[in-house]
Amino acid sequence: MLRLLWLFAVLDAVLLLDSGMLFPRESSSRELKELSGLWVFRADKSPNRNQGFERAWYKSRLAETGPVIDMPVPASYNDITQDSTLRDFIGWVWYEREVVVPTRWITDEGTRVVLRVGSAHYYSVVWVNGEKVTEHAGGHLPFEAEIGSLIRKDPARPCRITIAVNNTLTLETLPPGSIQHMNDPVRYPEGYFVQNIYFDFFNYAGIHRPVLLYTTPKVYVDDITVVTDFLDNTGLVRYQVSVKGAATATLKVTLMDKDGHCVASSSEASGLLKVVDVKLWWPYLMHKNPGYLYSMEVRLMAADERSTYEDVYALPVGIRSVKVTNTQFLINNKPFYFHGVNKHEDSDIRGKGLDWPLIVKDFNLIKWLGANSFRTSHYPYAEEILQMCDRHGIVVIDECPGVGIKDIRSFGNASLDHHLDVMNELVRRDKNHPSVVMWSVANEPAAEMQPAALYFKTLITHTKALDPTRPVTYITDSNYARDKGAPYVDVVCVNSYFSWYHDPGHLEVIPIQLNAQFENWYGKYQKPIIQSEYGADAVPGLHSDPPMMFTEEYQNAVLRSYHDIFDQKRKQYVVGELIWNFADFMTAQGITRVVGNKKGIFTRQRQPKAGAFILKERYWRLANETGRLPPWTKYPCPL
Ligand code: BDP
Repeated sequence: MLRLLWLFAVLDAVLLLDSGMLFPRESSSRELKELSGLWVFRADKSPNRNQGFERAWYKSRLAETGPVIDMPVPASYNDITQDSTLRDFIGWVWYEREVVVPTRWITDEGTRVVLRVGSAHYYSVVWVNGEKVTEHAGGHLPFEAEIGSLIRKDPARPCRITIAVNNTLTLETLPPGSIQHMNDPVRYPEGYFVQNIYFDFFNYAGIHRPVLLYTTPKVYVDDITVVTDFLDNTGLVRYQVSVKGAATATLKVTLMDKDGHCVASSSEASGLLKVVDVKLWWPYLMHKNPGYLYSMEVRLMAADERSTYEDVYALPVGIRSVKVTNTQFLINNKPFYFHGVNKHEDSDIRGKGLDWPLIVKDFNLIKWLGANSFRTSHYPYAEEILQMCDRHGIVVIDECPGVGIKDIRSFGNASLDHHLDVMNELVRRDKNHPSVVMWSVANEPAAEMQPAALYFKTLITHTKALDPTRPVTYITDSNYARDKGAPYVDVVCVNSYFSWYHDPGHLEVIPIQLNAQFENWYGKYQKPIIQSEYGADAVPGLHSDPPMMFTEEYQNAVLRSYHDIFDQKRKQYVVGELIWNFADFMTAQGITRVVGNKKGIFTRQRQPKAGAFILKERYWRLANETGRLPPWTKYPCPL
């Protein structure tokens, strides 16, 4: 009974945004038109980067106001041409695409037409046929605008979509950054400026995820929230549907199993569905059928004086629970040990652009490795990736772009307000993914600074109010005694690079320093700990014995030494280990980076370094030891 009350209370958590952000899906009532492919493009290289606005480039076709080039969407624009000024460009870039919209979408006044951008980095302004329809702050998260009435104004002409995107970061954006003008004419050319960033990945920019048009009826399912648990053999799915466009509507909610059989149904906008003989959602390597998904079909019917409306939306639902004790991370009441990776959305040519071959390759590598989890370091990944995690049972720590908060001015009210907004948008987008088991609100902020205490107290309390069903953390590298935000996290996540950034070349310090790290954090907070990053750069093909920094042997030695301590502490309170990093990735140019960060166990082209084989052997062994499988289902490590 208590559990049921708790499930109800959870749904009362209010999302502070005025509409939902359901992933666009086709159904009998909804159509999609993908706008991936070639767009027209121009970077505004005028000295103040503002010519596009001064001359209203959105008012006519972009080709009429100056030279344009082809630009693929989705993709970062930085590595597409041979022009280094475009690779390193800071300011507004302009994208344009003309679309022929199906006549029915225009003539049927009962159809809503929505323009959706999966993500664009960092600040975007969108016009349709020269009229502004929306703007959005922040990369990594979707935004949309209803454009039906606009395109109906002039149905004969194609619909011209113009998107201006600006990658300038300030001390109040997430991630923060700052522009520095160098005014010394003896040392710098006129107008020279740089963007300082406090994070270690290339600030790729552009339209990174698909842009599309989709339709819904005028009365439609705006949002669905699902919270799950189970009691013995019965799955509990508490849900809430929000409808827009009419005061009343009739609903039919049907939960179906994988074979399409109805297992529970209701006609209420919110309620509890009970699933007899439930098939729980299990992580990869924890069950022989991981990632089991039901489908919740919401069917809406409504009428007004002019017409009747029917909307259908099907949401995948995984039934599972997540809990944290002071020594364990529990999924479905069973101890879960994270043996996984940290990733980046990063690859040759497309930068941070969504790329299906890359996504599928990465999932194949994750499964080959025997990894059961990853952290979306250091920003929310594409929804398409989270859907893969749901289906394959890969557990996710979902991180917001709060990376590089190092300047005291980034702890002010404007920064905090934006950070709260970003958490609202992130939870709204990802709340229904069973794979997401924890929110991370930041990576390595300057948590020793005085304002960090109130900042993280507010941020974490807010996130827990948005979603009381998942633990909340941030990733720290600070000294346990000086970390101001740690009292508020549910799980301590620590990054450390012993024998690399500290005592470089001295592998012998790892056992003593890592042991002290764990004892200190646990001693102070009595919370489960995840080693959220550890690793060493290895230039593929560079060898030395005895090991030296930057060789594959040194990376191996660091991994092995960390693993020895993990094996002692995981019997106590360490609940996970995530290697930094899954693959090499691009960074800003600098004296410590040789064409990017080389801490990958795979190269940027996804070929294994020696370290990948060490991890693979370990992860399959851990799966057999910690995955709670009956002995006869032990996994052989794949070749
Ligand atoms: C960690 C950061 C990560 C860096 C890594 C490194 O969280 O973003 O890439 O260091 O320096 O502290 O390789």
